[in-house]
Amino acid sequence: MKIGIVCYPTYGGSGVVATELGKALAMKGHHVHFIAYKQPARLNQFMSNVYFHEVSFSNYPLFQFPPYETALASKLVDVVKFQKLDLLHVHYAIPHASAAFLAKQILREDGIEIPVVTTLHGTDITLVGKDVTFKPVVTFSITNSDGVTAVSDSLKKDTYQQFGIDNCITVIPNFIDLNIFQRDNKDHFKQAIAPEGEKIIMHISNFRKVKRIDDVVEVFHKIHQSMPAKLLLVGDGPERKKAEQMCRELEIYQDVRFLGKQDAVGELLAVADLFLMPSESESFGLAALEAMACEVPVISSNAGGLPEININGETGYLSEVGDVEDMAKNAINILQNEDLLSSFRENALAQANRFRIEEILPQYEEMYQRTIDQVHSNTKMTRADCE
Ligand code: GMT
Repeated sequence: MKIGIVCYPTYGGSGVVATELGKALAMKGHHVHFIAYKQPARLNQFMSNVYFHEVSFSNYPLFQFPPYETALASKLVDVVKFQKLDLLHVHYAIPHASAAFLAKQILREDGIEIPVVTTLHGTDITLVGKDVTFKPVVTFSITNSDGVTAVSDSLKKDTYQQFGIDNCITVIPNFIDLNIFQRDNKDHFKQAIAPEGEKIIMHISNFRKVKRIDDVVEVFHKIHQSMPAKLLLVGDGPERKKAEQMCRELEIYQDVRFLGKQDAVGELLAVADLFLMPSESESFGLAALEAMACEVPVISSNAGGLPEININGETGYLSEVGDVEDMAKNAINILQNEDLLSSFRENALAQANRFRIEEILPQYEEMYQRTIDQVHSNTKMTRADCE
């Protein structure tokens, strides 16, 4: 198949999922064309059947806001036509689904019927999408996608609740490559971070408000009061400054390392004892799955899709959003008991195994084929067909 993948090229979850999906599809022999405003961060090796098309646009002085969506739609028309794509798969509704709709209409004028699959990732629905500024366009572009997927049952439910749509939404969860994310022996690194054998707690995110970084710091503070521990914070974003300030005020700064944006997160996770994800809302929580693949138990909130991956009392613990007391109590419970910690580690790996890429990739291939068949037979599944 010749597949066009539209995504954000950044380190964030949706861009990572889109890029890893495209690479895996290419490994299976598909021809994959990435279309984005910059080379995706994880697209860092040459593959003969992977192509990158950059969306560039003019900075004409009249444009106070450069019309990215228009430039993207034009690029899609160009790539679909000249590369003879079979399908477009757009990740994140805004503005990718609406740009794909526009491209679809333009191509139709030329007698080309391009099937469009939209994958909803989370904030495009739960935070940004329901904003009145975007809602009519998001509703319209989901309705007019030929196929729609969501990364968790929870996100599917939220989408039906917040948008008056009648599409069939297929849940295809995020996935993990267990060859990349695994608990390697990284004793030298562990020794450098925690020379006295301190427990290593880790958090990875884009440091946006929704991630509740202050809860991460508070939970760590409580753990730190009961045992020697270090906190590794990976990623960067608007809440970082506040977190640094909190660490100074709580006098734990010497045991907290801000590592910034990192590519090799698997290697970092390989030394962690516990992963914290206290998010306000989280459609899936890919970073938590990455932690589990590296045998790291997860202390998380019970928001969104997190209970679908973090099994309370088995792979970690779930608490109400904001209940830092409960999160700290659960964290200390696991960290103080080596037998418990190792059984949680085993369970975490077993759970990650259920989301391995080999299981999930065929679900996307099947979705693509079904969507192409429906477009060509002029049929469409509705909400009632897939509930
Ligand atoms: O977590 C973020 O804020 C980034 C965001 C994104 O769109 O890149 O992540 C969302 O998509 C990921 C991949 O499907 C999910 O694993 C994350 O849970 C989801 N984030 C939220 O729902 C907050």
